[in-house]
Amino acid sequence: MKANLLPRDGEVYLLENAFSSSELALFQENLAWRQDEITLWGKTHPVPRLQAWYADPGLSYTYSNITLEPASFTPQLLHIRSKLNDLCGVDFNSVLCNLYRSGADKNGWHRDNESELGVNPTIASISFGQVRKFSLRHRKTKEKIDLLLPSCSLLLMRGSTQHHWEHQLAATKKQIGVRLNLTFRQRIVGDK
Ligand SMILES: O=C(O)CCC(=O)C(=O)O
Ligand SMILES: [Mn+2]
Repeated sequence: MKANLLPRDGEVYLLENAFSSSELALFQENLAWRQDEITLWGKTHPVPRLQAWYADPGLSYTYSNITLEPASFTPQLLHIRSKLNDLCGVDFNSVLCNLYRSGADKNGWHRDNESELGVNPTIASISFGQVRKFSLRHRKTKEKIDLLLPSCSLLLMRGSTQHHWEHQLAATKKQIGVRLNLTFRQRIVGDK
């Protein structure tokens, strides 16, 4: 993999053309997309994107008060997972899929730091379709890194990244197309 994109406190790598467009265009229509809601400060809002959650049997996932019951991996997702496991040397057992329908869809500043992911999780994030800006921000120094995530790319976050850096996918006013994102994670088995 190429050079670490973070100056300190973690590791982020971007591998362009890790996948082929035929691999990912395939299943966009087949995933079990859901429009979830999120409650913040007592107000309920629709999550500004569609989500789908796939995992090995028995793994549920709670994220900002939403509990997602996983579907079983589809054959296409299994294919991608096995390529990814070889590439990263990690046995990913779950994937959170995000569908950004337009520039209004987004994912606000957060860390992937749920306890079920363990202390220093490796997150493998695959992009298909519309190129979008992904940003990382250091919690103490406020250093900001903007990356463009091209279609078929793999963004890998690992080491202590989730302790020190937040990330987001900002909205844009531009008229743009759909983006499909798959974030593969390794859930600690037995932790509900
Ligand atoms: O869409 C992306 O690139 C980011 C997704 C993300 O951060 C997440 O699902 O936790
Ligand atoms: Mn995230």
